[in-house]
Amino acid sequence: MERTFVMLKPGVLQRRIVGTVLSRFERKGLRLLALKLMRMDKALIEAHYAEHRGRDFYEKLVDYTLSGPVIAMILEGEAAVSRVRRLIGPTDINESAPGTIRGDFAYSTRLNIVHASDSAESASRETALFFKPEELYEWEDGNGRWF
Ligand code: FUP
Repeated sequence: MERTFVMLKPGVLQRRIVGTVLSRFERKGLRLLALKLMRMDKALIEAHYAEHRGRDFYEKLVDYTLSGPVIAMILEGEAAVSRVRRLIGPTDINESAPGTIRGDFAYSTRLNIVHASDSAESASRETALFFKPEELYEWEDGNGRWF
């Protein structure tokens, strides 16, 4: 099993589509291990987006991420990193197909609704930035018993 980190950006709360976006992950069978509503501070944003520092879109990306609360989560499942990236669709919203989260909901590339780790290494790094180990709750499916 693999784990990945996902962050719903401020626009998802503003547009009241938290449940809709979360349900895309659940209906694909991904297992929620951690979920947190939080406001990122500047230090966390700079650590999270360190690779983009100096790019022309960087300041606007930081302002957007500071503009309201976000929802951070850890999802687990087979090939979770690539499955979640496929559910989300490409960064460029002109490339994201209908049926993907960005394809269906994102209005612009900079305000592209959701972040998800692009590799297992990024998932570990981002998980450690956002969560303490005790904030993750491991659970198993019920061996054919559904409650
Ligand atoms: P992704 O991994 O798909 O979230 O994409 P990146 O890490 O490349 O980009 C992170 C964020 O930077 C995007 F969500 C939006 C912003 N961005 C732009 O605004 N313009 C760009 O050309 C690329 C990224």
